[in-house]
Amino acid sequence: MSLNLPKEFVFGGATAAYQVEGSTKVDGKGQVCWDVLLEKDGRFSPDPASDFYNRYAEDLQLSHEFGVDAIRISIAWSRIFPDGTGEINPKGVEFYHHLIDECLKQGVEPYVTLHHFDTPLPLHTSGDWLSRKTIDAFEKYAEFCFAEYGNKVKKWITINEPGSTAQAAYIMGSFPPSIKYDIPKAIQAMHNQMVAHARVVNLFKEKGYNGEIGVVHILESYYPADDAVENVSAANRGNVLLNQFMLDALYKGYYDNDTLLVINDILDKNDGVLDISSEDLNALAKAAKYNDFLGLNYYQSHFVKPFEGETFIHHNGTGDKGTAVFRLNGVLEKTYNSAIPRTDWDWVIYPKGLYDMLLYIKNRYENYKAIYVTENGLGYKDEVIDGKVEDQPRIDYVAQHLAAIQKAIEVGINVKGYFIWSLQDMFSWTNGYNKRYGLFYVDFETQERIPKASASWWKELSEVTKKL
Ligand code: BGP
Repeated sequence: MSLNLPKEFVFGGATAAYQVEGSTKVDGKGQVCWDVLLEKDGRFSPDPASDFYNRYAEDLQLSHEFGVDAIRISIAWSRIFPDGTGEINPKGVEFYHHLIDECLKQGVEPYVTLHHFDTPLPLHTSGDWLSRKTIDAFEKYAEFCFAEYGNKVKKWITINEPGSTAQAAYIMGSFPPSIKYDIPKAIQAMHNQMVAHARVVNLFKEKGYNGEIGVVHILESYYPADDAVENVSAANRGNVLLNQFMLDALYKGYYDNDTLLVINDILDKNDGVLDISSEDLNALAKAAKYNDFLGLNYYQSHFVKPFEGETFIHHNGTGDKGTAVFRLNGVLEKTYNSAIPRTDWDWVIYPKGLYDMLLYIKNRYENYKAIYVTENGLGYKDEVIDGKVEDQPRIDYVAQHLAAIQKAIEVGINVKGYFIWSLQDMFSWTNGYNKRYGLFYVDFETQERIPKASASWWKELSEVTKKL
């Protein structure tokens, strides 16, 4: 497959603070929602993860060497404000100065996310994104970061994946606070995060901070399991609930009628009411014109049919292929087609879904400006054999998704870059350490890094693209 991406296309690598840094109990860091859940479950520890807190210089050196032009890092809110609000922790502030300085030194541009799943514990306990207190606190924390790091950071991301946290926290129960099957809470959490995003974007623009700002959404395509009319409408429900609802908030600044039709129907069936204030709508409307870019995370698509009955979800967090079940009363059921490949964690590999999603965004949201694919990659049980990691399936996966992006660029969609998930192997929230995604293998015992075959392939592609 020959790739022919634009010369200025950004080849990035993605990380998230809680998944790479480790050192969760040092230098004054406050607790986060995940600390409590992981300790209670006793399945995995977030320490030392990839020990990025101490080894970031090595990872950035490797990034430089292997043609990684940019890195997604996130700031752990609880390193800066251990309680989420109030007192500032100078050691946390200093750590991110050092990390950002090292990125700049290695010529690896930092794209900095302010919230990547790790709400400080006191704010989580008082309701997390369901509480307006979290929105107020997030605004203050964001402003602190803009003022502190704004002369070095030019790309800001407010929140990572409002939809997946809401879904995992309140529907699947796999993220803290582990609530199951409460769809109205999930919808409220999505709305509140979009309001938080909007308020921070408005602040960023109105106070004249330099640089660009956006949000990262996971956007997966929903297809009918077959052409039956009821399956088409189930696919529409999935798309509206998990994509369109938040994209309307982002780019239209209000929820359109076709969106509300589906959302209200789902709320009715689940005895839910959405709390939307006029201040929320004002913030959304104002921010809609300010978003500089959309970060799009894409891993898989879904083939669905309607489901009416007892909700049941089994999250495959073990890599035992064929164990995932997703049946949501009044919304949909996910089906699997043996002709379409999927990973050991039952993630359906479908690059066309990325192209279709990009096209849908361009057609529905004409004011979108620019898109970066901010996460895409293959979770795989990599093995070291004779000191090498031959991860051809990952190379194939990434090449196919880059080809889908290239096709989108050819039809005029402004996709400016691609961040592989992930830069190095790291801790996976609900899967632990055997689901590896990195360009660089991490031996979690010794913390040794081994560039995989995909890293060499990536280097060549990144270098050739720049010479075109
Ligand atoms: C995205 C998250 C990442 C990462 C990735 C892979 O939704 O933004 O933080 O974890 O998914 O997911 P997983 O680790 O569950 O395989």
